[in-house]
Amino acid sequence: MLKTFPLNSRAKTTALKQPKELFSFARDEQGEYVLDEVKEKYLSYYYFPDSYVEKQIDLAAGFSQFKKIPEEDNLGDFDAYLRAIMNYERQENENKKLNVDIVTFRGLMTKILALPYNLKDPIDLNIVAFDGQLFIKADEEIELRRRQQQQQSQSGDLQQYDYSRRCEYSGYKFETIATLPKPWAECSRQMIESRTKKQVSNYQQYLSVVKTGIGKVKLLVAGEVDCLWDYIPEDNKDILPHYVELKTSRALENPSHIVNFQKKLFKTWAQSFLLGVRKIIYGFRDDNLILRSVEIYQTDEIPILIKDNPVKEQDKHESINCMNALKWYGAVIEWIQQSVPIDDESKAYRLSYDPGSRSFALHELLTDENKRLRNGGILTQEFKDWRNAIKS
Ligand code: 0WD
Ligand code: CA
Repeated sequence: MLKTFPLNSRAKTTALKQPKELFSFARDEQGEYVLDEVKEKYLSYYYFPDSYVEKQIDLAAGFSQFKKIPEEDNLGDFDAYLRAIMNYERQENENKKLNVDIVTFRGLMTKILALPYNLKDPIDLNIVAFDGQLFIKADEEIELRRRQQQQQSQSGDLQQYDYSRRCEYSGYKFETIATLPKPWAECSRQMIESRTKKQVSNYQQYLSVVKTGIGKVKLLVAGEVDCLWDYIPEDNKDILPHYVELKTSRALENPSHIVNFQKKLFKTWAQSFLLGVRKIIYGFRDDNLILRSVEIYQTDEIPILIKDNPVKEQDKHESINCMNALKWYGAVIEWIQQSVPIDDESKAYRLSYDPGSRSFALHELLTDENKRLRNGGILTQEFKDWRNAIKS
């Protein structure tokens, strides 16, 4: 079976459900996953007074001490995600399975949502149906190979390679200097002021798991959240409005910077929108990776910002429109739901976008591949046993 989906497909309406966080989990400094007291222990707090910009903070400082998780351990861990789902179903959902149609990571949906304006970026996702739900995960082998190739292609120009590694580092460095592990009032002055010297690591990660929907399809998406704007609300009140996405970008000094930034802002909008994160904070750095300014954006004002400021690349196609991307995303999700038989556990599928041929397609995988995905590749024995045990 091969089904292609035209790139100009758009849903007529995009009925969106308000995202709601169901639970959260985290990865700790050792790379182990944690399910308990996650918010108290792993959520950090934004704290960066405007005046700190004057300190001319070097976002490349400490680069050689970067504690970076190996790529192969950072591919979006379905094992841990499924364990967190089981934990929720057992402890908070009365041993009932979650009422969703699709289970996936936010980053993967970002790629689909942003595709209309990122036609050069390939997508390769695997899909299996199990227990009346679809589980969607990046193909690890392809993803890893792609990241290695990207690194290799850059490594020809050592100077450029080194610079792009430093830029990557600067993003994590910005997170380190702009957040606190506890609320401000519980932090010592020393703790606040020594942040510029703190070792930077990308092991620790807080993940929010949110139920959302588009059209008739209900999705469960797990995504990384960088920090809180203010505090954890009491009495189980909606925490999503308190979350912040942190980013870094080149300070805007000429029209080409602005064009690039708009593309980044669009992707960041897609990423934040999908999880229901309402605030985005950008740290702008110069070519020497010195932090020059910090800007706060409301996620829901970005579509208007982009629409009202349509800086176009010369000779380039249409300008970015967030609502147009949303209609594409709605159409794709509906198409996946209609095309993958939900009750057939003998098959698995690959959803792929090939920039060369510009084709977006779904095809059936071979039997061996299906076996692999159902036995550890996506689904785990533990999760299958759990779901079979609670079947009514
Ligand atoms: O394609 C994906 N969804 C990937 C997921 C690619 C690589 C990693 N992951 C992992 C994440 O590390 C996390 O454990 O999956 C989990 C869930 O992530 P998500 O929220 O679905 O992923 P996404 O929205 O793509 O990225 C969130 C963060 C990034 O923050 P920024 O501000 O850069 O968008 O996950 C990290 C990064 O901190 N991240 C990566 N770190 C290193 N290399 C990468 C990468 N290729 N991709 C995402
Ligand atoms: Ca971020």
